[in-house]
Amino acid sequence: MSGLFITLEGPEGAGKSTNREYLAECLRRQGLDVLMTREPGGTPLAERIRELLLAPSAEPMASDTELLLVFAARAQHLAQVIRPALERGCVVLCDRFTDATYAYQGGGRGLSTSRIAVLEAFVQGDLRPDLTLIFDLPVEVGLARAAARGRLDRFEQEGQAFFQAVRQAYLQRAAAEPQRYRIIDAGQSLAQVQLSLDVLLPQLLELARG
Ligand code: Z5A
Repeated sequence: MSGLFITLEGPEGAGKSTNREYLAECLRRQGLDVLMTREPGGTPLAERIRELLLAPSAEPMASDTELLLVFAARAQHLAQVIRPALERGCVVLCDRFTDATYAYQGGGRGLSTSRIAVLEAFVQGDLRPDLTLIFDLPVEVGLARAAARGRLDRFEQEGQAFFQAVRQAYLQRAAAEPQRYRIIDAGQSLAQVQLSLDVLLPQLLELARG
């Protein structure tokens, strides 16, 4: 595939969506064809699965159900949006992908990483992001940002320990494969975060232009 697959990851309120827009704008100014998308979601059907995943519900969702729904949405997203865009040569900027599964269902819910890896191979084959930006920040800061927006979704209702485990899982993955990940200090002001992205831009352009 000739495109470039970049994913944005991090705990709640890390600024992924805000900075995805900023990065897309920077890359478009350089003449690149950029597609912005997100997970869970990114197609009408996958967005319906997202609603199931995020809506608080009286019936507790089993962790395996959550895992399978995440990958069901991903299979649809890959088939309808991500693979075709990469085949057209686009830069795909995706807000969360399988690193979020390792962080939330693995770190947060405690599911085994080997089980996640089996589904990853089944759904994705050998497709992996070319680069993953982890927007890292203290859990309390991210939760405060999320709370300021109002009603909390099913994940945001989890406690601090869950989000600490999520954050640690992200950092462990980045440490294990440093060539694929860049960690951005998302606890800084938005202007400072965007300066860090400006510094990364030449590297992204080089990757995008092969
Ligand atoms: N999930 C999962 O469990 N497994 C999976 O495999 C996948 C996902 C793919 C939905 O994701 C949920 O799905 C997610 C994990 C689970 N858990 N939750 N909740 P999501 O990405 O849609 O949800 P989110 O992480 O909660 O998104 P978010 O809170 O919108 O975070 P964000 O996109 O990183 O932040 P933002 O919207 O850009 O910014 C949040 C607020 O902070 C906003 O008011 C900004 O203006 C403000 N902000 C941003 N940056 C700054 C700085 N630097 N300073 C001050 N204020 C800032």
